[in-house]
Amino acid sequence: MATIEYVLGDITEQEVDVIVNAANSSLLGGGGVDGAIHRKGGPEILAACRELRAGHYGGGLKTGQAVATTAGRLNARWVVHTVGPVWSDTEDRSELLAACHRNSLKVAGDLGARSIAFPAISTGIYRWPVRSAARIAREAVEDAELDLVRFVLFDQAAYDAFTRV
Ligand code: AR6
Repeated sequence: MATIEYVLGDITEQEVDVIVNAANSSLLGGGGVDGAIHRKGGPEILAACRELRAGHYGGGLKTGQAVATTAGRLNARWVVHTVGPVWSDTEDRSELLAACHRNSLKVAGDLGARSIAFPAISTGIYRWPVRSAARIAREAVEDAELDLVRFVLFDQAAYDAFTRV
């Protein structure tokens, strides 16, 4: 069973095997945590993403799926990119948010990673309410087979939501 930790801070500062990126289906960068990871990790990450798009992921990465690249200059071995669902008032997309976590853990495990850091996927630009996201994320990592699962929360409200689950 993995140790589950909560940290208030910047995910790009973490020293773990895998840093998870809340990407979009293009895999070619964006704002929020995605922008921060590419800025700090350097151009190697984008180059690896472009290679994925030129190969198996010509149509992009589907919501809920996950794929690994180099972590570039980050203090990690890999970045695992996953695409969270956009919040919807009319449709329950919880399964897709859970799938992001489970598929990221699967990719990390297959690589031989022992530690992973997740941001609060979908809770920024994709507008998922943070308390709901915290509950879904926590449940999805419950049976993780790594040593360490760390949630890195960027603001106090997210930190409070995750630690209160
Ligand atoms: N470290 C940790 N958490 C962060 C950081 C950071 N450096 N920066 C932001 N957050 P978001 P999404 C938090 O918008 O909602 C991008 O354009 C942020 O406060 O990054 O899944 C992608 O390309 C929030 O709690 O991701 C997609 O188009 C959480 O990370 C889209 O945004 C997620 O916010 C994905 O939207």
